[in-house]
Amino acid sequence: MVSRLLASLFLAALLTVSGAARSAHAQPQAGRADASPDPVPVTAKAPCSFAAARPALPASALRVGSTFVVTSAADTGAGTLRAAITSANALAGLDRIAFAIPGSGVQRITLKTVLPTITSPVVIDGTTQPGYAGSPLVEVTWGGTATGANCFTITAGSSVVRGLILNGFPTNSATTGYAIWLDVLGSNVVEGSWLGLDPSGRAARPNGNVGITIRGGSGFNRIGGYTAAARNVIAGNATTALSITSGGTGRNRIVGNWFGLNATGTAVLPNGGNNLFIAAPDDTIGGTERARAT
Ligand SMILES: [Ca+2]
Repeated sequence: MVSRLLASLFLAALLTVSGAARSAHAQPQAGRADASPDPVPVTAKAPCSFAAARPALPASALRVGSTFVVTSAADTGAGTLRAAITSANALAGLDRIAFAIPGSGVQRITLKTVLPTITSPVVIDGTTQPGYAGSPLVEVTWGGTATGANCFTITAGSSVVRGLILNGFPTNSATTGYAIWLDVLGSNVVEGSWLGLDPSGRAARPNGNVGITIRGGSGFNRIGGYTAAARNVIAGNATTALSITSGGTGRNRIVGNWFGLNATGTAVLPNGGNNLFIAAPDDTIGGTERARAT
């Protein structure tokens, strides 16, 4: 009798320990009263691969940190565009690059080596150059020994290129000869700039490949805008004016630009290839829709 009672107590204790152990190993799940293990193995789902589905905030929605002023048209050294980009990259958050290069008329910056990739959001605003009255007064061109180079490579997203002339960048591969290369993150703005033209706006000074390329997951960019001041002129380049590649990019707005015309809109100044090459979804060409803040 005693032995049977002891055996019953031992069995009850064993079941209790077993139940506690099972509960400890069960994965708590929100909204489930039953904490027992799920008999169906749960396999983690791959995250959404459409990189542009959650856009970065546009620069207009961010607070500007520091302003770096370009006071020299030299390639390197204090006060140069290169130094400004380096400084802006080194600070977290959005910064601004303004221009105050001495002299009247168009000021030319001749690069000898490629600029640093823009890895922190920045507003590069050529309209701040003294004397600006609607036509760009700062020209950035190539004068290095390398036979392939791009001007701006922007991976930071949330950046603005405004009011500049970008020309003369040579190509020796499929990835060189671009004035502006937007990659990785999006919500950038390119406006009020001339790509592939000389400072008169009437003749070509070609980039060896493409004016602007959007790629690598960068989406929600605005190229051009809704006012004459925001118009880009992309003409005279060797191949394509604007290329939006496949690979997750999309939802860009291309509005108010002139492709293949001179800057006064009075004559054809053709790009060597397509004006537009688009291989990404949901891009808007033209129109007046302003739903997004960029
Ligand atoms: Ca920064």
